[in-house]
Amino acid sequence: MEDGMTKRWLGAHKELLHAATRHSFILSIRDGSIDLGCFKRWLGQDYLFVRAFVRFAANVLVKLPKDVAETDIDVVLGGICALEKEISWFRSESSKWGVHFDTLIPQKANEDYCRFLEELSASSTHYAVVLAAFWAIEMVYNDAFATCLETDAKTPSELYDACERWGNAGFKAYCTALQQLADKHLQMSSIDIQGQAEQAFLKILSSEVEFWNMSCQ
Ligand code: HMH
Repeated sequence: MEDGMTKRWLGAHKELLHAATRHSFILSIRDGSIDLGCFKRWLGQDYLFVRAFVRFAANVLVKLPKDVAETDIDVVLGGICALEKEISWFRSESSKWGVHFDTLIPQKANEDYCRFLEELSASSTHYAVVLAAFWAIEMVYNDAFATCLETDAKTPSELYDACERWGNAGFKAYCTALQQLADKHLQMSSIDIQGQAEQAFLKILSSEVEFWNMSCQ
């Protein structure tokens, strides 16, 4: 198969991709040096993020034109279903770590990222752009957390479950399905839409960097 557009973006923006997927937050999980206060901060903020991400994912589904393949709908629907389990996981982690979600205040980087997701949800945003964004958001977590599962990683056992959640092979397959879906619809889109999708991809990578930065402070 010919290389899709997303693969070209990954090659063209290697540094930013690296910053998002090999951030010091992730590297510190991988080498076991992480400050658990940072992890707890990330956990609470990510719960808030995922709540916003559910709305975004639902909007992606609504944006899909009626004539797309049933299997295309199923990929997005599968992602939404997975988010329901993810939210339950966050709640069980909240009691494990003593992080109280009901009193959490979103930090600036989180608010900015969630605002961007809302902007993408505007009716003027083309569905190929949000499909690419959906893929990028999931791909960063998969790529980042998968490194913490490598055989030479010294990931602390109490953090292994979190890394496994996004780093496992099933999640990787889901990311690949999203990528293929995005590529298929980008290929049928105008140059203008393709450009908007690449901009959204870049904004997601930089938002992910800011999100990790926020968790380390
Ligand atoms: C900030 N990006 C952030 N949180 C997540 N949970 C994901 C991506 C993947 O679902």
